[in-house]
Amino acid sequence: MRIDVFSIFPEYLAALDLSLIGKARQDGILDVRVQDLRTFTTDRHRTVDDTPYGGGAGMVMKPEPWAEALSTALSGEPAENASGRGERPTLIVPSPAGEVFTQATAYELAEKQQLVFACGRYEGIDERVLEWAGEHFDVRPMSLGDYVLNGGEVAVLAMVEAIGRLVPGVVGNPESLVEESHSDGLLEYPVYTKPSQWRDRPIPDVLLSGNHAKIARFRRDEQLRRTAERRPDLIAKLDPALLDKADRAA
Ligand code: 6GU
Repeated sequence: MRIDVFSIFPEYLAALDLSLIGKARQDGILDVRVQDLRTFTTDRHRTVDDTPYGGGAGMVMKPEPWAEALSTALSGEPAENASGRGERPTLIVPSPAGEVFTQATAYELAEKQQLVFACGRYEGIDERVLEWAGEHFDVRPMSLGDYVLNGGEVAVLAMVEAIGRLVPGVVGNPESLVEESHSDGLLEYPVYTKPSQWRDRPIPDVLLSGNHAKIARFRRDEQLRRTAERRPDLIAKLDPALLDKADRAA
């Protein structure tokens, strides 16, 4: 998968060199290209923003550097860019005004050939950039949730990690993707390791029983209990077909 990221703070994205995503880049599974938006300015001051038409607080990102930058994501070897394969690259624009990014979004985007992230700062990017980009990209304004960050960079770190780990080969043991929070619409069950007694706290007895059916039932009940307590909104959205008889009793 090719991932292009444009930002006026490319240093924020240095974390993409670390851990599983960094390893996947080294292994050539993820082709991540971070570029400084200011590279695409032409004036002496490398200006990327200006005052908003109609007035109001803050600054707006100018369209010209964005068009130059995004155009570079459309080029490269046909094997490297999605448009060369007949698929439009997906342009993700991090914004608190976007559609909410969920695990389902991560699964959907993990199937794409090329993702492009346009990190806005200030009050956002001139809307005409998104209109123009719609001619070349599948444009997706995306929000992490209902709170405000200063810019898209931290959101891109979160989204690239959530998407990248679903790309085959990035996570060494694909089994670890199966039993995790949100994969079945429920929060994950609690986990324990050695020692079995720690500061007068034993682990739940059932985990030492060797009875795998009982352990599975215990974990499922804990998932349901946790989800009901912490995220009642998720319980309301559960597919009834995915609940068994014991689930309904719990
Ligand atoms: Cl994706 N961007 C910004 N700037 N703020 C956010 C966000 C994204 N998601 C939540 N808040």
